[in-house]
Amino acid sequence: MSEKQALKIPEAVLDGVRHPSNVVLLTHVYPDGDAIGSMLGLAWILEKLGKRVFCFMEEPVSPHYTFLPGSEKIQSSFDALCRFVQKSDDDIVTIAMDAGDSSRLGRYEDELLGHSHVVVIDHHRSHKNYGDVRWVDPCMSSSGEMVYELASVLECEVPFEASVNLYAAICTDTGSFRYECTSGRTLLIAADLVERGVRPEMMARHLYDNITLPRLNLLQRVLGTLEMYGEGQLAVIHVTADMLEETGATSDDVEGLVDYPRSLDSVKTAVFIKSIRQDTVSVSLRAKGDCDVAVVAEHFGGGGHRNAAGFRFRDKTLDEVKAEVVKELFFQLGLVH
Ligand SMILES: [Mn+2]
Repeated sequence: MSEKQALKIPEAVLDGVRHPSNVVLLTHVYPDGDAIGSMLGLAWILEKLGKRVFCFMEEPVSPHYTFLPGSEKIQSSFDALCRFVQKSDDDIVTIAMDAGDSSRLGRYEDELLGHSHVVVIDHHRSHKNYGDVRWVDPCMSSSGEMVYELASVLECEVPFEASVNLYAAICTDTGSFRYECTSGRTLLIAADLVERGVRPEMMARHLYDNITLPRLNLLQRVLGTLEMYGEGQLAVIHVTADMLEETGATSDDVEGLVDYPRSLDSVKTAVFIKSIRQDTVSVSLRAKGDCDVAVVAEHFGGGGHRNAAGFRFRDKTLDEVKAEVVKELFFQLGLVH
């Protein structure tokens, strides 16, 4: 579609993707719809070009995303990945997608980055450079959108299966085309994917209207923890391992709950504190308008986007984390007491 976008993709990235016959695709741990969708979307596009593709994730795909075409392609065996690399005879590239820093690649980070030439595609504002060549554009709504642009510059066909994955990626990272990162171009791309056969209603059903009763019960418990600060500008909710156990919900069911406090009219920033893994308390921040929560996440050693960011603490209690995060948000965002 647009010629302008073509200029933004570094030539070294295009070359890195174009030439090798074997490709390893990586994404970040705790993958969301953009991570999995952009990975599978690119896999289908590259396979159409006759390349052999190995999609690696250290954890199996969450049942929430198994509707995505090709989700069964994703492998969690590091040994199988090593065999694929050995067989490729140096005719290989590794493409890391949607991971804002190399530690987000998980426990095999060093090995994964050492296997071959590494191309990085990412849109996190807090991106910390890694790999050999990279295309990082924080103006892009999603890695899914970047894969679409890459395919159009390389003049690759985007098959139906890739279209479904890229639509899911874009839809997830834009909060269903609601967040600030949604551009006219984003919508044109989504329209083109729909022209290729994606059905928005079906996608919404898979992505949003398919929750289980344990998740609904968990939502009820989590909303019961709501605390408001700064004359309604700051909303905080939390979840504990006990709540998961009592409702029968899984850690996947926690995803997206932060959107509820974010949707309150007075709220500028919503905080979701998760104490569901031993020794780790993780925090998701969501903001509206001018609030830049990536700055706050970076302060705590994490990262993300202007309006969506996260970080984690080790060896701190939920209450300690809550006090520290609320204090920092008051400071950084100039909220009124
Ligand atoms: Mn993303």
